[in-house]
Amino acid sequence: MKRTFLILIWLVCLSARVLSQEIDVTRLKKIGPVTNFTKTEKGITLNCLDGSQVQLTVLAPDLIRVRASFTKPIPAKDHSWAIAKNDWATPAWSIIESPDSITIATEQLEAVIQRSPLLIDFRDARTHKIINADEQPMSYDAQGELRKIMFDPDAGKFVAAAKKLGFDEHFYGLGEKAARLDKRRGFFVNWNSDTPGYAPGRDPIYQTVPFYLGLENGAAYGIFFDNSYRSYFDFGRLSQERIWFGAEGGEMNYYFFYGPSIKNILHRYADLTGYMPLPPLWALGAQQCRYSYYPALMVEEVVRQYRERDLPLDVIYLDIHYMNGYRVFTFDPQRFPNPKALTDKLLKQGVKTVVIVDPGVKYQPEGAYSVFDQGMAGDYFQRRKSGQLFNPRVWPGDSVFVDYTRDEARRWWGDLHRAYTENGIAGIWTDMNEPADFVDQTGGNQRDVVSYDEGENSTHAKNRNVFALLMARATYEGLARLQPDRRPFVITRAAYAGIQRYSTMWTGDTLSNWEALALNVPMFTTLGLSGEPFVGSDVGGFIGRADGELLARSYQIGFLAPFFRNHHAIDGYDQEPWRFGKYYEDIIRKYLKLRYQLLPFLYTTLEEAHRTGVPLFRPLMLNYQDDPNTYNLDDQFMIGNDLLVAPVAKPDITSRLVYLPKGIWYDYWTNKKYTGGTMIRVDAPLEIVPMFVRGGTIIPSGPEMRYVGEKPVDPITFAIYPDENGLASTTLYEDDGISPAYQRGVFRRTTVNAKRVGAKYVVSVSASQGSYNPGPRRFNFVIKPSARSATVSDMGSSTSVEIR
Ligand code: MIG
Repeated sequence: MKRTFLILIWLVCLSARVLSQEIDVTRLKKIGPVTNFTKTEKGITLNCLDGSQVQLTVLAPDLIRVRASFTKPIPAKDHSWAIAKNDWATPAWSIIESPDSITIATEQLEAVIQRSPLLIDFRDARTHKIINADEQPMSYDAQGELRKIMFDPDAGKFVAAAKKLGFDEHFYGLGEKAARLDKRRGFFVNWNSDTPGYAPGRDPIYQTVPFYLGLENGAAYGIFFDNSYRSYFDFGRLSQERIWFGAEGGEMNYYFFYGPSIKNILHRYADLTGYMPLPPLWALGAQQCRYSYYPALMVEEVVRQYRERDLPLDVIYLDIHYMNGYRVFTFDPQRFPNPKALTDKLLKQGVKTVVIVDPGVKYQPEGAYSVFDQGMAGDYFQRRKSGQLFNPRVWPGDSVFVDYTRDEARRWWGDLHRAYTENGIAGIWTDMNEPADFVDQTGGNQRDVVSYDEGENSTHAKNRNVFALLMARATYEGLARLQPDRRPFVITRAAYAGIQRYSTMWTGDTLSNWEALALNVPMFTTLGLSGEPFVGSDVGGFIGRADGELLARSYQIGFLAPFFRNHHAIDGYDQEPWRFGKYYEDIIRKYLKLRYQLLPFLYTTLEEAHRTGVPLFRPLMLNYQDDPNTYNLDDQFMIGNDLLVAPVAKPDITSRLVYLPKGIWYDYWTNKKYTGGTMIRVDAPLEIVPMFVRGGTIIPSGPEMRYVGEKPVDPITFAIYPDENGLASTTLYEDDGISPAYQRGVFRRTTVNAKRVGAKYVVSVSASQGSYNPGPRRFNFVIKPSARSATVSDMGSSTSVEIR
């Protein structure tokens, strides 16, 4: 098994070298000048001298789409798996023509199109200041100069757009990248790849989210280059003047978002590519995994240890060895003779069971494996161009993959999950969906695989990067059909933009070392800035050997990550919370328990992410966009607007520097008050992760629990942290945590305001909103740092109390 890993790593390194070849976009053929244009209700179409067409569509006052087709008209077919919303109500916009240019303008955003050469500037409609400008006309590889670097030169022509690089411009986003927060001077490739043990800088890795943010002088814009071919983003590594993005085929097709606030952009991006639905509340609970726990007795033993040691736990995982000979949708009859009895038994202890599902279906033509038989009968499996069945080699040996671009195939695959739901399985973990193939991890063996793709019968070059998105969609929709009164829980490794509609994600096969741990913060925050709010990493790392210190520090980041799961590889060393002795176990227990106490706060920020697209796990720059000190600060993070965390991702540390932005801050542990706008040094012995609460907020928390739903959330404690004027407020969000009823208003929002009046505080609770009734319970208000408090019953009606 170790050998397999080494071979895999070697194979992928080889491919990375090829991909990192430099591409000179100045040598590509530029689109021709504008000869004339036509206007429609939604925008304009430019006709170019070389027969090319460019279309600008106004979708919203802050969102304009640009589509270009080189030397031919824009095709009638317009489809993307990433897009959730097509029916935009066109806002008011106008058009101004001059001899040199054509300008289209909304209330907020202007696109100024210079006719010759064809260059597009985006400007603020009020100030007419340039936000982003073409550095050269959009271009394409007319001569086939880039054929040698392309995955499949016959699948399309390289297309590119180049923009001027601002002197002090910073770049963010691009999904899952093993890189720092600010992507300026970086060069990135998107090609979903199985990259076990990836180190910082390794690129590409599992996911493709071709969406980035630019920020200069405090104002931000976003560009979503919706093209699923292998794509490239150069944020100024190859030139000091230019950034560019391009892809090995498909259309030049991008959406331009104007902020100026990043939060607005993320909101719009979620309008376009979809909002994350709320997962079940238990998905925020602590999770334990291992490659692999078996037989059933071993699974029970791990759960027993958790309970005996008073360590909270909500979810346990079955990795690939639960299957009968790696056949998806089956259980090994010896290892798991009675899966329903097992899941029932675990559920009685509050623990839900999640299983892994790989895309590789065992190739078993001789019969006796109904999944294979049904897939053949329905013709759901991928084929090569020749018509021959495509046989990747994955865990079951010779296998087949489903063509998830086919609606019937997705439906069939989703329905297959009945084999799990009827056995009490609570969620699905989709892995290997790049899709990995041991024959060639770069996708070479899949080059001539054809996907139905809405009748286009298109290439692997086009479809690889959306494979995982569509598999996750099939899984999510299947679970939603099978259990309509439960929120689906799906986890994925690979992805394309839009994945947030269907799945949570984790950052794959990390190393169990400090460098990998330090990557957690920039990776989670970057994913959050890319429209993926529900993210996490294997706590303790996946490959290698953790020790107690690394594991404890890893928990100190993980306990605030949305997806919170300890997981480790097959040949590695155990790293359950108790494996390094009592000293470390006690520290880990403290953070596990704190996680559960903070669930009301975490769930409130998760709901904000669901509703607005603004992630819960944030870089400071998202909350302090005007503060340049935060622009590449990636060893600190925030949860929502209110909790600032400065974790330690190095060994032997007992103190660290922390940057506090402007305002009042309170040390979470000591309540010591600080005035921000400066760096401070704070103690950070192994027991402590430095945390600070923003003055002006109120943090809701609940009682200790061993699992979600163990007991009523009673009392809810509101910890009040006054600002310089003695004010603080918050709005708590709650619902039943399990059903989709929240989408119909079955939730409760409770707003709490506190203000200092002379020597006392007045705390008032507004009448709650929404129809969810949590039952009788108390609210406990505590003024920090004085610790003076008062308790009232929550009646859902407005009430106020004085604290002296
Ligand atoms: O490379 O299913 O990233 O979490 O434990 C092995 C076995 C395939 C890779 C996943 C990892 C999982 C493992 N899988």
